[in-house]
Amino acid sequence: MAALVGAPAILLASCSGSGPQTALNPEGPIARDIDDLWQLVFILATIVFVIVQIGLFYAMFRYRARKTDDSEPVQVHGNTPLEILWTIIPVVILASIGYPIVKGIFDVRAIADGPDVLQVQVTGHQWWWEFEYVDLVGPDGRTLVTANELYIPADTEVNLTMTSADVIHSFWVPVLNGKRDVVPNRVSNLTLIADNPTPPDQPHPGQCAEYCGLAHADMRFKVHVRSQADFDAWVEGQLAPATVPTEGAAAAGYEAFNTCVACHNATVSGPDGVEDIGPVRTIEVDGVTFTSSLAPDLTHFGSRGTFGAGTFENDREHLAQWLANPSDLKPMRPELNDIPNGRILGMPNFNLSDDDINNLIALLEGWK
Ligand code: HEC
Ligand SMILES: [Cu+2]
Repeated sequence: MAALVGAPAILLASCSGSGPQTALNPEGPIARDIDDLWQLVFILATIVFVIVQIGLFYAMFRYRARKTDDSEPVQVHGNTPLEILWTIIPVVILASIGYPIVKGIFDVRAIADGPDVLQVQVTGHQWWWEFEYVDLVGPDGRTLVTANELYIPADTEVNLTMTSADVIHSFWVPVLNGKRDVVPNRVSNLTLIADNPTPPDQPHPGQCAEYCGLAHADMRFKVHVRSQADFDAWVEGQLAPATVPTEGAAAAGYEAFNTCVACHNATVSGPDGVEDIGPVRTIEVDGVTFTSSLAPDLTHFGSRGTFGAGTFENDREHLAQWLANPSDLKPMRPELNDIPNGRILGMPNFNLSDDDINNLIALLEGWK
């Protein structure tokens, strides 16, 4: 009964058209190589399965016990040619799968290197992602730091150098490459290459793929692929500081933002010139210095399509809900935050008034 109900259910599930986090629609050469291997193994496995099942059912039917015949079947012991054959055939099959797979593993692990490679450092946090474009530095000396939305140029090798600020995470963009663990006190690398620019509202989805606590399922991110020219324009915008608003709701929001800079940084250009108004923390792992903040950089928050680690639409409604009580929207453990020691398990509820919430939204949405 269970099989009768379960099997069609699984079969029908495969008809679902929407599977954004699928590795079966590769959008870049590395993911395509992985998919080709999968196709090869799938086809060979299907052929073996069909042949074995035909043989099995033929033998079951042809040599079944019949009521009219109760004599013992002929007893045989061993058949050397047959045994040699069914040893050789699997060896050939395994070798033809094994060679390309082992080669594929080495190819996928190769670290992209060279002048044309875009270098991005990634820090995994419970439960969000921090991206630093180490070679992209603005006129004020600000390195491009952003959170949860990774922008990359199309048709370009991107080398991710990754570590974690807390527990083990895993970085996964199913349409671009396999998973790679992101481990505290260790550095790991992953290469991304994307074929084509993505429409602005349809970035490639990414996901933490290693269980990392309460909000693991909501530790997502987006990968926006752009033409080189659009990417350069994005970089220029991101490297500019945000402006300190001087009037209206946004100015009042900037006052309220005082509380926020205990954790969040923003690089602003105000009366005192360009400055970071929040903490900018770094950690050193294996000789690599990673920007490893307490909370997402908000300098260009208004330019992001999503927030809460790629989980919610960045619109007024969701933002108001977030500011009213972040853990209502995304379950976190802010009661365990330990700021001096750099361990943050979520954004606390500050019991903000409706006015503060509206003003903060005006501020953040203005920081494009
Ligand atoms: C105790 C540290 C802390 C303070 C103080 C804090 N936040 Fe946060 N905030 C966080 C953390 C951690 C996250 C990431 C949560 C996640 O997605 O897992 C976050 C996320 C956010 C995000 C979403 C960012 C993104 O791109 O995903 C916004 C917006 C935000 N905070 C606004 C504020 C505002 C406004 C204030 C001040 C009222 C504030 N925060 C104060 C810790 C803090
Ligand atoms: Cu994680």
